[in-house]
Formats: sequence, C-alpha cells, structure tokens
Amino acid sequence: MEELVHYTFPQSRGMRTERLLKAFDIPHETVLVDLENGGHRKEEYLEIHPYGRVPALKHGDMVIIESGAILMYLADMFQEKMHTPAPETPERARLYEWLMFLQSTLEQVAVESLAKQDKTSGKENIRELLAAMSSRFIGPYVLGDHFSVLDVILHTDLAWYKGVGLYPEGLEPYDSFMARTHDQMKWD
Ligand SMILES: N[C@@H](CCC(=O)N[C@@H](CS)C(=O)NCC(=O)O)C(=O)O
Repeated sequence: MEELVHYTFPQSRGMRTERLLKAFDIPHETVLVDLENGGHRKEEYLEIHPYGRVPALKHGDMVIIESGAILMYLADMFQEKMHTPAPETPERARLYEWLMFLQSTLEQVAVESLAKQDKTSGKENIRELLAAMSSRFIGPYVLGDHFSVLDVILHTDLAWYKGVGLYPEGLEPYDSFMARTHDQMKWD
C-alpha cells in the first residue's frame, strides 16, 4: 500500500479523519499543520491544500481535501475493515445521507449557534434534528450490526458537541450509542 500522510491539527475538523485512521488502526504518517502560527498559509502547505485548511490526506502522489471526501475515500479504500456498505445498497444510501447531514445540516446549526453565542437554541435545534434522524439509525450501530466509518464520525461529531456544550443530553439512541462505541473509538 502506498503511504498515507495525514495533515491535521488538534481540535480541528482533522479530528474526524484522525479518529477514523486511529479507530481502524490504519498505518499513516501525521503532519501537524500549525494553524495557530500560520502553518496553513505557508506556500509549501498551499501546494497540498489550495485554500489552506485542515485536514488533507496524501496517498502516494495524490492529495485529497475536505474531511467528508477524505472519509469516503478511506471508507472505499478499506471497505472490508471499515464495514463500508457496497454501492447501490440501502445501507450505502444511509451512509451518504448521514455524512451529508452531519457535515452540512447539523454542523451549520452548530457553527451558527456558536457564532451567535446562543447555545440554548443551538442545542434545541440539534436535538430536533438528531431526534428526526433517529428513524435513520438502524442499530445497534448506525448502519446495523457492524461498527463502521459512520459510527466513528457520528461519535466524533457528538463528542465535539459535548465539548462545546451543544450535545442534547438524554436523547436516545444517541446517549446509548456514545456509551456503546466509546471503547471502539480508541480515544488516547
Ligand atoms: N469543510 C472543510 C472545513 C475545513 C476547515 O475549515 N478547517 C479549519 C479547522 S477546523 C481550518 O483549517 N481553518 C484554518 C483557516 O480557516 O484559516 C472540511 O471539512 O475539511
């Protein structure tokens, strides 16, 4: 396998890709891009990521950016290990739905509420959206019987919401899901 190089920084969207690589023991090199000191604006990094953000992933000579795209790339590359559903199956459809939901719909609500410093209504909006999506949670893991890429991303995103005070406590199946998947996440 050609080497994987992950460009990231702690407490960034690189957490999503980092957690995925860690949870499934995918060998890779990590390059820390120092967001606090302008490492992402340096010319050498702009050759990796054209608009200077993290994460990015280099696989051999190919570079892919955008955390959601990287997740799907890795999910296809390690299809068996990550229990990625085959294309054109209902489970694959659920995977696409959830990834887009988490990265666009839900993240937008979170980012806006943090920007407005209105965590109370942000948390309530998140609760409503997650409650609605529980109909798409197959169980015991999101896509059914196996711990997959989607469980890692849902866990990582919900852990981030917990960290910033936006996690809607007491909502099932999410509270149980977080407890059930904790060890599989291989937190440091
Ligand atoms: N949609 C992108 C967002 C990437 C992003 O905004 N990353 C932030 C860290 S969370 C960043 O690199 N910020 C540096 C900057 O905006 O200058 C993704 O999911 O990869």
